[in-house]
Amino acid sequence: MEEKLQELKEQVLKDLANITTVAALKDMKIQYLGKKGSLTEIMRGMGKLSPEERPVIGQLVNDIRNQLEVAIETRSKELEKVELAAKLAAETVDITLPGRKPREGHLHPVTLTLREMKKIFMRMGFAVMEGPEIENDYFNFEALNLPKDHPARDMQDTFYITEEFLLRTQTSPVQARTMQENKGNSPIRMICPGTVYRNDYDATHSPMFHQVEGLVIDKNISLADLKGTLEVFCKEMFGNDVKIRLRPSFFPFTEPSAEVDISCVMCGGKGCRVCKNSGWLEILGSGMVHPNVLRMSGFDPEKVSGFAFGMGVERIAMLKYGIDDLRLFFENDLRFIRQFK
Ligand code: 2U9
Repeated sequence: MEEKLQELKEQVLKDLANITTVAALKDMKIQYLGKKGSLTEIMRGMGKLSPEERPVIGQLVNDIRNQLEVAIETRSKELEKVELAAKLAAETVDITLPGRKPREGHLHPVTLTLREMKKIFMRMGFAVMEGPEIENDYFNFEALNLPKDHPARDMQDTFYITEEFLLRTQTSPVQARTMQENKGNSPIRMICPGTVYRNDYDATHSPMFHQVEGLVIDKNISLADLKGTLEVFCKEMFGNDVKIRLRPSFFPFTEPSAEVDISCVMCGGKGCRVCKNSGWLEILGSGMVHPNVLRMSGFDPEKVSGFAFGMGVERIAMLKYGIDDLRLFFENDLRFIRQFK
């Protein structure tokens, strides 16, 4: 038995010298010193020993177990050191390498255009107002001279949430709200930029798009004020050479109404594919605020008058940058978007 124990000790010490990983060392410890290990196996034979031999061998077993545990622990520490050194060497970071630069973002062309439009109107003294995108029927339609049976309220164009609430189809309700908050006090000189929604989708229409609408109310406001203001805007936006013209039109909330064209920014008015050889591009709608609209929001059409206008931000951006499909703005193809840095 004593011999077996000495053999085991030598075997363990020999194995220890050859072992190279902490994990293998753990397995080895279990194999020799574990509950079902070699040492336990040898100790099973102790039953056969004489009462005199038993304490001597017992002492020897304990001594050998202690010696082996110390030897294993020492080897384990050594291996841990070696493994740590190898890990540190493998994971070395070369701090002299140049860093990875995060790709720089930039504003979306629609935002850039919207900001430019706002700036131009702010320089002319317009206040910038905002309002809810979920509107009620009254402010989106009724207060703008669009009664319940009006054809311009076509169910197919409006996203209804309930019978009462809808996604605003224009930013005009912001003007109606501002007029009512002002309780008939002029002057009002405001623009309301924002997102609007219509059930429409093709190369020139998107179900979500942006508008800038404007409203001026004061004593003695005339069509000349409307034309002068919009001419300044168009020249600032598209360049001083641009000409404007007004064509009679119809909107329920303005009377008279006019559509505003600018001389074609692509060909300078000579006629090209973009302006369909007419030399002109339609860019916005406008008119003198309808007396019904003034009255409904607490203004006296006998005492004050006003003009209003509305335009699509995407359309302005398309003309400014020569883009022929509005859907490009919302597809998020970075090859397109990155051109507007
Ligand atoms: C109030 C009174 C009148 C706003 C106006 C237009 C003409 C117009 C469209 C152009 C293209 C919107 O982006 S578009 O689809 N708008 O033609 N908008 S006058 O008139 C108002 C607004 C508020 C109280």
